[in-house]
Amino acid sequence: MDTHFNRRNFIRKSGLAALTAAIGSEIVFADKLPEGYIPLVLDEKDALKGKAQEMIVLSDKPWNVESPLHLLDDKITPVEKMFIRNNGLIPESIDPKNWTLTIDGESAKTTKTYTIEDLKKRFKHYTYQLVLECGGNGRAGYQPQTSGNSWGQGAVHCAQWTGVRLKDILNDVGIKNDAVYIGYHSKDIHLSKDPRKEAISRGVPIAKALEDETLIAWQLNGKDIPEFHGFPLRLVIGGWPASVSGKWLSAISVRNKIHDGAKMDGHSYRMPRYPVAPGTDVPQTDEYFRIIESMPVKSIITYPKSGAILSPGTSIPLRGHAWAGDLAVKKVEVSLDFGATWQPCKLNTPVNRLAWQHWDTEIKLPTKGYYEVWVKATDAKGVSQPMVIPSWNPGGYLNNACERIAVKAE
Ligand SMILES: Nc1nc2c(c(=O)[nH]1)N[C@H]1C(S)=C(S)[C@@H](COP(=O)(O)O)O[C@H]1N2
Ligand SMILES: [Mo]
Repeated sequence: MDTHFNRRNFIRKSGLAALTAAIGSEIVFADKLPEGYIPLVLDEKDALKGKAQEMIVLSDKPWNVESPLHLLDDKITPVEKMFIRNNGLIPESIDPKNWTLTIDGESAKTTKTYTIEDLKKRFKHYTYQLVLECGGNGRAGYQPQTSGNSWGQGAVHCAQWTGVRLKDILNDVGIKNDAVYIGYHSKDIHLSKDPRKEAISRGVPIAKALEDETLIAWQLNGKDIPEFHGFPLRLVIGGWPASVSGKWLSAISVRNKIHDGAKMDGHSYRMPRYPVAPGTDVPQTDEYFRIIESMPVKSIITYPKSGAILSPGTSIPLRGHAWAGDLAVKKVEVSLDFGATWQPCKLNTPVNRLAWQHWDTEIKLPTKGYYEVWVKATDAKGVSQPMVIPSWNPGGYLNNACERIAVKAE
């Protein structure tokens, strides 16, 4: 993707031929196009370029694109199969040479600004595989439906990120004793296009910010981070709602209070402090809501694909991944009889903390007929996934119910 080139301005200034070339096909009613009108497909850059064909588009303004679970079969998620969740519009022209990261805030001892070259030269590089799961992954399962993207279970990826540790940078700047939180600031554009508004500006408590695996990254799977995933610089924090991993990162503020940026309040990425009945209108105050921290234990089946036709009586390989926020997963089991009995699976240890763990097993479908395969993971503290949809909440977060696939034996 050409990042220096501003497609919209170019098209605004060129004629119909350029427009047709950019779209890649004839505009049938071109003579009816109002002057200066930008066709929708060009209005935002195309998020589906470089993505697998089966990716599911939930919305295109902003872009929200989900991965069907069978696409997540790779151990390290390739870019083409990574979900996209944008709250605003991606920055229009990005120049990595002039891109800077500023560390500031009440609890920073000084304010410092680094170019990407500075970061690369001055700090040690680290590479980690990290699970980023949208807090709203699984939202489609809640009844009544809540506001927000209606994600199935595919708003999760575990890719390999390379960069420097945030703690090394914060150490270079110096943080005061009263530091309790960090908040990120990014260069994406609020949907209203009001430059005073931020699309999203979230953060984490200082202890999470200082973990070894919290990175300021410029590489994803060994290459520059693609535009849609935060080029040229991104905060990456595994195990927590992926909304804390700020894309197009330009600043980190060290705060002496809980960060109060966009989407830190209301029911955004927050859960009711007390369980509520489905559909309850919970007052959107701190008294009633707490910020989501570590994500709950979860697992997916990535092979076979739901809907597969298999042979009865033969061994069928089954596999997927499991993760548990800040914790490790200690057990994965599958059931063929709607949870009546469970068979244990082979479970790998994570390649590093906060990476997902691969599991696999073999099953035999005893006769021809319809089956469901359910998978259930248990975290290091002994907490398992629920078999039914967990507590409804106004934001539709944290649905970690057991994943199920339907298969037929014929
Ligand atoms: N600047 C910025 N960072 C962002 C977002 C955003 O809209 N703007 N979306 C967040 C949310 S809600 C999620 S789930 C993840 C999605 O990361 P991905 O698009 O790389 O999969 O990015 C997070 N970081
Ligand atoms: Mo998200």
